[in-house]
Amino acid sequence: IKAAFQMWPWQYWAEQRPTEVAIALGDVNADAVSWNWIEVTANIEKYAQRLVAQGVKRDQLVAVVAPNSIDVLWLLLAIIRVGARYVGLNPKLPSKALTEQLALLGNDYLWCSSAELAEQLPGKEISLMMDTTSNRLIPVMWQEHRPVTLTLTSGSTGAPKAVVHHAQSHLASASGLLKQMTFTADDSWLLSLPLFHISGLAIVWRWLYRGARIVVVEPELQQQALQWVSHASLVPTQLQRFLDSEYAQQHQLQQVLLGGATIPVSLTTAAEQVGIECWSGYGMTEMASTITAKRANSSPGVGTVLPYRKLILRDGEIWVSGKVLCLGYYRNRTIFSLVGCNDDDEWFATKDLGEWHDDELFIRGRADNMFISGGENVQPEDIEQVLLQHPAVNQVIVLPVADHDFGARPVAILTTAQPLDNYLIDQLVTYISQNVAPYKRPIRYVELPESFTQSVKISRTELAQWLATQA
Ligand code: 4YB
Repeated sequence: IKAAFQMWPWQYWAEQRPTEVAIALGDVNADAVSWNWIEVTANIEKYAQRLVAQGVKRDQLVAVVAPNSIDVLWLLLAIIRVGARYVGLNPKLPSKALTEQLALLGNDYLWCSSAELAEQLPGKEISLMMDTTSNRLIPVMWQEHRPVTLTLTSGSTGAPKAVVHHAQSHLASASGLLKQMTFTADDSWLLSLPLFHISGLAIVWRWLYRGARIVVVEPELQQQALQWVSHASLVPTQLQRFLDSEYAQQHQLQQVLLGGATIPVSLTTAAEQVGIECWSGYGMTEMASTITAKRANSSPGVGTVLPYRKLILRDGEIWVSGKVLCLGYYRNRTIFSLVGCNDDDEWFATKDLGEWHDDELFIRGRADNMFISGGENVQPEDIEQVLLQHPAVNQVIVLPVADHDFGARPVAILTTAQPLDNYLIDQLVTYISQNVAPYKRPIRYVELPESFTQSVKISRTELAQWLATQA
């Protein structure tokens, strides 16, 4: 087992596994474009030279606003190589929101997949194409403690926070997970989640940690590409879609890491039936992705705490710490630690509610999602858990709507395996009346709009805004 890298991870693998394929742009068995570790190392140097030539210096911040692509991967690695910091932003956000976030970040440089968008956003635009003849050595050494990435995370309220990680926490995250899940140097992990989210970045660090293969494809090919790889990280909706697709019939997919939201047992059971080993994880940006995990089974828990993570419950709330914990939040060009200044106060309060049952962690929901209906506390996730156990329900979010008599009452917004007609709604009403107390029973069942299922995580705030516009 590798204690720590003494050099750039790609350089290490260029020595250890020089001609093994490191990056593939599709199905390697069908002659997809690929790079071995020597070529990857050379390419990172080339892109890093271009960044240097355009003035990018160590500790500066480069914002990348783009969907996943091989360019974004080169950029991420080259930014790290020159000692600068990468921050990815969701290109689907309205330009007003992007402008505001970048203003808070104070990014020095900007790279956008859309030229039109680039014009509206702050930061000196960089190009990946320019020709450099320079072969000067870039005088930055591999240092695990250097901050490398900022990742925006939006809690359920307020402006997004920029979470800073150094390479060490990313690698500790990878190392701890891979002590549980098998991912050998001959395996390939699909870049199946965005590089502006921690779940996407974590794929890159597992690949670098193991010296394995990463597969990068156009967004349109994501579904199909799951056939070509051995590993993928998926949010539950992505796995559901894959299982519903023609590609599920014939695939090489061995292991899937799930997370980001409640993972229905029915989903992992269905996946296991077509030969996909599922891992149920609970994670967050501040902890560099997965914190607890287990091989999926018949219980809806999220397993046990992985190495290099610490987790305790205080009054039912989950507090976390460990080597994977971020350096802090980035504001005014400064990193602010998110734990106390005292050495004995190393814990970060997640606002997630949890319970231990037989040494396994169960997520009860977020403390700030709780609302009061007719004087009773309602935890929306409790209702969601019950609805998810109905065979027709694929995905569900329960939100409060204002009510004259009760203050607020629950509404269920869902995707279903069959049309959400009056027949199904009657069934759900009957089912829920048999399983939860009256004050927890949704007063309406509404179909979740397609647009919400496309993102990594459904924003309850945005969904509530949409719900307010519905009759
Ligand atoms: C959950 C939850 C769960 C998170 N049940 N609520 O590499 C991975 O670990 C990975 C693989 C596949 C898909 C996603 C991932 C992630 O990283 C997810 C990390 C994430 O979602 N981070 S976040 O900062 O955007 O949100 C964190 C919050 O998400 C938590 O505080 C929880 O509230 C919620 N969450 N896993 C129920 N299994």
